[in-house]
Formats: sequence, C-alpha cells, structure tokens
Amino acid sequence: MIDVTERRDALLAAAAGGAAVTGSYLVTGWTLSFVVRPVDQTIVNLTPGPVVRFAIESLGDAGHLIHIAMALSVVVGLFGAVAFAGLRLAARTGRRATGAAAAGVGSWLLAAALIGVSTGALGAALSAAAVVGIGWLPPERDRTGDDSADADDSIGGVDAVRRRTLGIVAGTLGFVAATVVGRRSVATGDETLSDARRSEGAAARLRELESASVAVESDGLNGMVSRIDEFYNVDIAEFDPEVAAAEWSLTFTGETGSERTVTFDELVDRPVEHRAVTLRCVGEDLNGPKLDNAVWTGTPIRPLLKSVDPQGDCNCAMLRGEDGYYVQFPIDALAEGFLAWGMNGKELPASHGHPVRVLIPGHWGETNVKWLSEIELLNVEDDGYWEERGWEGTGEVKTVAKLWDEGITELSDGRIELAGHAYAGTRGVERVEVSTDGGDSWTDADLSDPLPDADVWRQWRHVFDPDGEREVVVRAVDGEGDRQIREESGSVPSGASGWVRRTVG
Ligand SMILES: Nc1nc2c(c(=O)[nH]1)N[C@H]1C(S)=C(S)[C@@H](COP(=O)(O)O)O[C@H]1N2
Ligand SMILES: [Mo]
Repeated sequence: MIDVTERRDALLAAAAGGAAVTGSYLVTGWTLSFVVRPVDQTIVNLTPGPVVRFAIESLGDAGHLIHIAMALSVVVGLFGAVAFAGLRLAARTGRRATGAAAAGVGSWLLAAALIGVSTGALGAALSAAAVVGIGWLPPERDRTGDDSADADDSIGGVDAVRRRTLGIVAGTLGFVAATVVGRRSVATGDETLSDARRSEGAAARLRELESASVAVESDGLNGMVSRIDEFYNVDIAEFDPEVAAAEWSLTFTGETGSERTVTFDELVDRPVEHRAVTLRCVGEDLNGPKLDNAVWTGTPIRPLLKSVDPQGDCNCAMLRGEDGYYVQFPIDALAEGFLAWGMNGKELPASHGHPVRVLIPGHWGETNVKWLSEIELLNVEDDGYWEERGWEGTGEVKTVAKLWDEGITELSDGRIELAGHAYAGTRGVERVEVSTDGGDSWTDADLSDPLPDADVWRQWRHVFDPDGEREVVVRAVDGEGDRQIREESGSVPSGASGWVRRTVG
C-alpha cells in the first residue's frame, strides 16, 4: 500500500512540476520571466560550439527540440521534487493545506531563484500548490476505500483514488495543452505595418525591387525580395523571446558621455527609411541557403549613437539581445547601422527579432542582433557568442554567387536556364561570370538593375544549350573589381570561399 501511495505521489508531483512550468509560461510566455529560460540559456551556454553548429546545421528544428526537451525535463523535475516534498509533508501531518502551502512556497522560492521575483514565479507557485492541494488524498483512503462515492466497496475505493489521481493528471495535461495553444495564437506577429510606422513607403520600395528583378522561368527561386516565411533563420535559443513593443527599450550603456534609453514609441518617431538589406550567415556552406534579402523599415543608428557621446578606448561596442545573444564589433560599423521594426511591409516577425533588430551593412549575419536590448560601449574588445566558439564572423562578408537547385530549369526548347543571386556586401556586385565548360571559358550573366541600396544582392541569369552533361561554374566580381576568392575553404572560421560548381544537363 505504501508504494501505491508513493507511486501516486510521484505521478502527482510530476503533474505539479508540469503545472508549475505551464503556469509560469501562461503568465509570461517565452520571456526572461519564464522559469525554463535560465535553464535553457545555461544549456545553450554550456554546449560546445561545434555541437551548437552541428545542431543548427544538421538538426535544424529537431536540434532546438532536443535542447528544449532537456531544459523542460530539468525544470519539471526540479518543481516535481518540491511538490513531492509537499505531498510527503501532507502525509506526515495529515493536513492537505500544509502540503499545498509547502509546495507553493517551495515552488515560489525555486522560481524566484531561477528568474527573480516576478509574475512568472507566482504562476509557477500557484499552479504547483493547486495540483498538490487538489490531488493529495489522506493515505487511509487507500486502505479503507471510504471514498464517499464507493464507500461500500474497498476495491472501488482504490479505484476512486486512482480515478481522482488520473483526473488531476489529465486536468494538468489539459492545462498544459490549452496554455500552449492559447499562447501560440498570441504570438503570430505577421501584422501589416500600421500607417504610423510608414507602411506605404515600404510598399513602394517593394515594387521598386520587384521591377529591378530579372525575369526567370524558374518558379521556386526567390526574386529580389525573399518571402518572410522563406527567409532563413539562425537562432542560438530554442524559442523566440516574446517582447512586446510597449515593453521594449534599447539602452546605451558603458563608456558613454551620457547613458540613454530609447523606447519603441521614441524610435518609430525618428526619421524613417526603407532599406533593402541582404543577410548572409558566416556558418553556411559555399552554396548554402542562408542568404536572403528583405526591405526593412527602420531608422539610422548614427544620430542616436552620437547623442550618447561614445568614449571607450577600443572604439567598439557589445550588442545584446533578449535571448542572451551578444556580439562585439567596431563602432564605425555600428554607426552605419539601422534599427529595424518592419520587414517587407509587415511588423518585424518574432523569428527575426520583434520588435527591433539591428542591421549592419555588409557584415556577416551574426552582427545583426535580433530582439536588441543593449548597446554597451567598451574600453577593450571582448568576444561575442560565436567568437567565444571559434568563429570570426563580425567582419565584412565575402563575395559569393549562388546556384541553388531551384535556379536550374530546363526550358521547353531544351535549353537550360541558370539563375541565382550574388552578394558582395557594401562593395556591391558588378558582374557575375558563368562558365559551362568547367571554367575554360566565361560569359557575363544578365543582372538585375542596380539599386540605390548600399547592401543588397543582385539576381543573375544565363541560358545555354547543354548538348550533354556540362560542368557549370559561377563567380561574382564586386564593385571594387575584385573577383570572388577562388581558393576553396570551409565556413569555419570566417566564411566559405571558392566558386560554386555544379554538373548540369
Ligand atoms: N539575438 C540574436 N540575434 C541574432 C542571432 C541570435 O541567435 N540571437 N543570430 C545571428 C546570426 S548567426 C544570423 S546569421 C542572423 C540571422 O538572422 P535571421 O534569423 O533574421 O535570418 O541573426 C543574428 N542575430
Ligand atoms: Mo550567422
């Protein structure tokens, strides 16, 4: 009988652990006040660079799911242990209220230790206390079966206890499911930019980019602007932080003449621009897919930066995001940057840094901090998240011309269309050269029209008659006349180099 009670208590404790996590999530969402966040962040920070990279590259979302499952089980286990202690205390004292109070206070202390005193801690404590308080049954009921509904039948008494326990567990699971579904629907941020945030200007820029594009037969290939849901994503954390615009602010700290905090309303009141900016991740393979372009709505950083009077010795700054991400690079690059709250005429989506991210022209993707919260002006250089893991990805992008699968199309007349994108950061793309004989001879590809934007890719297109198998090679020449580096290297530490080669026909 004792072990039946203990088994039931263990089940209830696990349910209370789940309820604590869910209760916390219910009031906070995936914010810094959610009890799983610090544990998740610790796991992220303790995971060695190659493992993080492997997870992002090879497992994608599955890698994130493994991470989050680890963090979740640790936290459910911690709250479950507290609830178990509460249930034991109830059994010892024979008092339900004592058990519930112990579970509640213990959970609150645990949550407060994880995230500080916050609504998230309260949500965890109340949910755990509720499951312990409702779920606990005096041990005698197991033996005598004097549950009112089944008092005439001692076996039925055990069944009633079991039913009640399963009811609590099922109720908790329902609570978990309802919370997850409910918060999901809160978090889909694909609203069109309101007029106050200058939606028409973005629409005009989108049309301008559209008309600069080269017409291609391929339908799978992005045009000049990547669709938001196809724009690549690189995140160190499992879930996107949820940051409401009204609660967002950016603070300039460290070596400043005067610290300054900017709110979202102040930011969108500043002079607005709609810039086409292309992003590329330093961690991708030479012909990898992590290259995309969008029209971003935002405001230049330079005047804000000037207003805080940067004074550090290194002429450098550390930028931080709400997910615990950080990256350091020179102020000169930062001053060219852009604080964006809109993407392709929509609110900046959660996955791309809602409500505000930074865009640094011509630099690798990792400098473009999402959910930006702090810019710290430094005296000495310091490593960012990826630099601590062996990358050198804070500098300018390498020049690249891509030829993805969806850019290779057989036309109805048997010829082959080759199409893709080329990117050289702020140097701009001057020319894309295509060889269909393995690099013996070269032809200039057609290019999209040049645009006024400083940091935008160009589309290229070339049609040829295959007559058998051909080795196609593509390479770009940047605006300074420098050709894409021929020597092949992998992406670690400072970006892949070489020319994309593919067998076609
Ligand atoms: N806060 C935060 N910012 C971040 C990252 C991150 O994990 N967290 N990833 C960086 C990297 S490595 C890249 S390549 C780009 C990708 O931006 P995207 O996900 O909007 O495409 O964001 C950068 N900014
Ligand atoms: Mo990246």
